[in-house]
Amino acid sequence: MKVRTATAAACGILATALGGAAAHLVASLVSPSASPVLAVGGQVINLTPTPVKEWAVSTFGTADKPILIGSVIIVTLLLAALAGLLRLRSRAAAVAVLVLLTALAGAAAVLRPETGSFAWLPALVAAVVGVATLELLVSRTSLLRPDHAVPGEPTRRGVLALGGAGVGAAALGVGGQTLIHRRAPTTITLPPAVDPLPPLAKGADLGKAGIAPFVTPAKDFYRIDTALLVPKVDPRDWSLTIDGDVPDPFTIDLDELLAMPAVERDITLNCVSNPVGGPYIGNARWLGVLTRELFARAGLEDDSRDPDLQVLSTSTDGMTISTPLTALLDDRDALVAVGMNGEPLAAERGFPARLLTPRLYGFVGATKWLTRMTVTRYDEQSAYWTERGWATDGTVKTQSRIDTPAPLARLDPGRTTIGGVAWAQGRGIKKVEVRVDDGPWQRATLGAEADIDCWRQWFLPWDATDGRHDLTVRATDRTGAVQTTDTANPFPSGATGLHSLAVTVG
Ligand SMILES: Nc1nc2c(c(=O)[nH]1)N[C@H]1C(S)=C(S)[C@@H](COP(=O)(O)O)O[C@H]1N2
Ligand SMILES: [Mo]
Repeated sequence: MKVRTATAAACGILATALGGAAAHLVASLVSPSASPVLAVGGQVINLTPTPVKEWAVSTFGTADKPILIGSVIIVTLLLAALAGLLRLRSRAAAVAVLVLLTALAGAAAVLRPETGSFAWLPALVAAVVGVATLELLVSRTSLLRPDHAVPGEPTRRGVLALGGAGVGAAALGVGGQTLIHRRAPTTITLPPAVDPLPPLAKGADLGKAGIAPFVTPAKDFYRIDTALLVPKVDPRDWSLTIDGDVPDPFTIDLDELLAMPAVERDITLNCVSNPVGGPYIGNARWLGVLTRELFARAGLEDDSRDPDLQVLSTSTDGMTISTPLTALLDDRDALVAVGMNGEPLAAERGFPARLLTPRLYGFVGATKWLTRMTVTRYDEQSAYWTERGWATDGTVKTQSRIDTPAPLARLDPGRTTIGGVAWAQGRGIKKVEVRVDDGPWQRATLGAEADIDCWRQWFLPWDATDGRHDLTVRATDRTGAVQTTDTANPFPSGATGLHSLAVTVG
C-alpha cells in the first residue's frame, strides 16, 4: 500500500516536471518569461504586499529570487504529488488538478505585460504533456491493474518509465535554459563623449584598504529589480519612444540614440530600500544622452516646471517607474545612459539603455531596459512602486557608512583606521565625523570631491584601546544640515539614522 502511494505521488511529480520542462523549452522559443514557474513567480512578486517584500529583501538580500523560484517549484510539486494520489481514485480529479495548475500558470503568463501574444502556449504544452505523461506512467507502473500481484510495486517497466520521465524533464529543462541564455545581446559600440570628463579628481579614491572603491566595478555594483529573468534585449529591435503630453512625440532606434551628443557624468546611484549601513549603493562614470535633449527633440520647452507632471518610463519587461518631469529637464543632467565605466551596460544593468536621474533613488529615476518615456500627470497614471505606497519624490537623504572595521571585528590595540563613504547627492558632503563610544565627534579626513552627485570617501586614524567599542559616523552636507539621528525604515522614502557598529579590541 505504501509503495503504491509513493509510486502514485512519483507519477504525479514526474508528469508535472516533464510538462513544466516541456513548457520551459517552448517558452524559451516564444517568450522566456511565459515559462510557468517564471510567470507565476513574476505574479507573486507583483502581488506581494510591500511589508512582506521589505522583509524578504532584508532577510534574503539578493537571494530573494532563487528562494522565490524554489518555493514556487516546491508548491507546484506538492500539488503534483496530490494529483498523482488522486489518480488512484479518479482520473477526472487528477486531470482537474493538473489543468487547474497549468491554467493558473497560463493566466499568470498572459497577464504579464512583456510575454507577448503566445503567452498561453507554454501552459497549454504543460497541460497536454503533463496529463498524457501521467496516464502513460500510471499504465507503465501498473498502478491500477487489479490483476497485478502487488499493484504499484515497482516493476522494471515502471521504474524505467519513471526514470525516463525524470531524465526527459531534466533534458528539456536544461535545453530551455541553454536557449534562453544563448539569446545574449550582441554588444554595441559606444560613441565618444562630446566633452569627455577629465580623469577623476586625484584623491577621490584614498586607496585605503577596506573602504569601498570610489568607482564601483560593474561586476560589484548592487542589483535591484523585479525581473526574475534578466531581459535580453536585442539592440537591433530596441527603440525609445518619447510620448504623452509633448508637442512632437517620436520613436528612435539605438543607432539614432547613439548618434545624439553623448555626455559623461559621475553619478552615485542608491536604492531606497538600502538600510542604514547597507550595500545597495555604487558609483560609476556613465555615458549617455541628456534627457533634456530628448525632451527638447519632442518639442518640450525647458520651462515646464509643473510639479504635477511626471515622466512614466517603461522597461521592456513592463516595469513602470515615475520621475518628476522637472528632474529630467533641469541642470542636474539626467541621462539615458548606454555606457558604464567605459563599457556598454551589462544585461542586468539595463542593456542597451537605462535612465539615470542624479539625486533621486533608483526606484524613481533609474529605469533599466528603458523603452518609453511618457509625459503625464501623477493623477492620470501611476507607476509600479507608487501603486505600492512608495513616495513619488525619492530625493536621496544624507547618509554615511563605516566600511572598516567590519561589525564585530576583533582588532589589535594600537593605531588603526576607521573609514567609509558618505553621500548627499545634489548637496555634496561638507564634513564627516566619527564618535568612539560616548566620546566627542572627531572630524574625519575626506577624499576629494569628484562631483556633488557622488559619494565621498572618508577616514579617521584611531588609537584603539582594549575593550569593546561602539563606532558611529555622521555626515554634514554642504547646506550645513547634519545627518538626522531620527531612525526611519526604508519604506516609503528612504532609511535615516546613524550607522553604528561594535568592535572588540585586544
Ligand atoms: N526595469 C526596471 N528598472 C529598474 C528597477 C526594476 O525593478 N525594473 N528597479 C529600480 C531600482 S529600485 C533601483 S535601486 C535601480 C537599481 O539599479 P542597478 O540594479 O543597476 O543597481 O534600478 C531601478 N530600475
Ligand atoms: Mo531601489
